[in-house]
Amino acid sequence: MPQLSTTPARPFRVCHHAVEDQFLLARVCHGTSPTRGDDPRLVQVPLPVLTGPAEDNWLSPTPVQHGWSEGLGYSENGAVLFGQLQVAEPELQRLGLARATFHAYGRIEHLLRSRGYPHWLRTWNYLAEITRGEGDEERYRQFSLGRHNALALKPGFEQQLPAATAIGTAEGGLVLYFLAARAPGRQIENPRQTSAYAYPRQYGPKSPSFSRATLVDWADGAELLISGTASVVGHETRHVGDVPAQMQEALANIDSLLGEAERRLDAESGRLRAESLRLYVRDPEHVAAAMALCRERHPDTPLSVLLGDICRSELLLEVEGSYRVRP
Ligand code: 3EB
Repeated sequence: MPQLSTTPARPFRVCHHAVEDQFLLARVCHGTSPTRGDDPRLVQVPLPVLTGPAEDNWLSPTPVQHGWSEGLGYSENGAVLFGQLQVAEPELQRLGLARATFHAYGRIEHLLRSRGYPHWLRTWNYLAEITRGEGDEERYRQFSLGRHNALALKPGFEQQLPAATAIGTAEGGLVLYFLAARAPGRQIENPRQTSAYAYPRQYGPKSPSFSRATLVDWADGAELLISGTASVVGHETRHVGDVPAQMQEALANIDSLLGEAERRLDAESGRLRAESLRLYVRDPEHVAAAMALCRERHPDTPLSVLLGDICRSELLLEVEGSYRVRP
């Protein structure tokens, strides 16, 4: 097992071909057909795939160990831990969304500590009907409240936030998967955007607990995991109703984030290259326009497009991705 303080070579890579079972860290499948089994490495995200690969296989360079622990699935290889958790809608209703989310995040924190991967790198959160409900009762805001209450138990939590995605689904309660590590990543914020943890009160009772990106200095080159990035400047939604303008603004936000990460790495601008991108669109009619602009900026990067609700109703799209620099 690697020492706690050393950063190993990059301990996983996402691919779209089949992977030998003992090296499979995770398989993330998109689509509404239920293919879930007992394997803790398999996550089914209930979002229709509009184009691009429906499945991501996370390949580990070394054999993985996996199992279930109190309802959480996990898979680890000595450097990183992939995990997943699902909370069915009746359970969300029974506890209330904020408390259910608080419990979910608390259980993840416990798992990460007990297995020795205490550093959150990234989370993906998929919540049925994310924008249903009025004012502070809106489901996204209740989710944010629960997540905040759980993560804020750690002193200095605003400097250790994972990158994240939060997207709405048509069904399926809460589906959550995450990546954590033995060694910490570096939290990156975006100079064009108010940090989400510092959003003003108008967006809900507690601010959303996520960072704009996580930078991980693997021994064989840094990686930047970018959160879902939308047409938000400062804290405000820009270009309501305008798909191309929202896409340009999201891409400008990503460029700004890349610049910030390259400064932190002391790397020249342009060193971070997109490895894979995922685009979420609210309306299937917007795919062509959104994709065209994304392709113009990133012609050679694998891109998948999923149909899902962005967590503010005026946002029509969101882009996430991973970027790499080689030494
Ligand atoms: C935003 O910038 C858009 O709550 O985990 C993007 C990525 C957004 C992650 C989250 C929310 C989240 O505020 C929304």
